[in-house]
Amino acid sequence: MQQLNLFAESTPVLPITYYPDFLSLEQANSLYQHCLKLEWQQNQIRIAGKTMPVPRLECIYGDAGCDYLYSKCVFLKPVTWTDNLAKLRDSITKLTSYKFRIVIGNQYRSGTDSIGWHSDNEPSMGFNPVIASVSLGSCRKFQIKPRNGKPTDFWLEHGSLLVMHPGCQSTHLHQVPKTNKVVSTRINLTFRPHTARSR
Ligand SMILES: O=C(O)CCC(=O)C(=O)O
Repeated sequence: MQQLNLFAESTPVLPITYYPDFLSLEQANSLYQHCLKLEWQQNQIRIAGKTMPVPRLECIYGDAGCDYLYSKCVFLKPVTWTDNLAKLRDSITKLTSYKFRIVIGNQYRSGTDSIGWHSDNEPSMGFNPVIASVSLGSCRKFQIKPRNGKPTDFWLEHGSLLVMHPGCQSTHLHQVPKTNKVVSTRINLTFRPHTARSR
């Protein structure tokens, strides 16, 4: 499988690996159709004292008890894995040897849906979590930068996998910015560890 290892060979050095053809076109198309039917929610977020809709739809699937709170105000309670999501989780584990207990979905309905600069460092994922991110549907720009550095741009393709390695969330920030281009739906699935005790 084609793999772009961005630890050492390119400049700037980035703690990520990109697999552009992780899924075949057929697999990616069928997974996209499955994901459109997931339990998407419009959550609300509180920023600078104001409550507003999160600028994308979200869903969460995973092991029982692996609840997830981010930005101190958005609480996500996992729905049991679907067979397709569990299969996808297992194939990422087979490729990377990393284990995952939840997957958070983001649905970007148009170019105005986005996620701003952030790192995923919620304590519920434990120390230096690995995050494995599968992209489906429209191609959107993904930017990553050292906390005080310049961004590098990627275009995350339909069926691709991006792995953010341990330490990435402490040293780097990432975002999917808004775009004025006409883009249709993109779905992103981020597989994450969780520290909840197994039941
Ligand atoms: O949509 C993406 O590619 C990134 C999603 C993301 O940054 C997140 O869920 O924390």
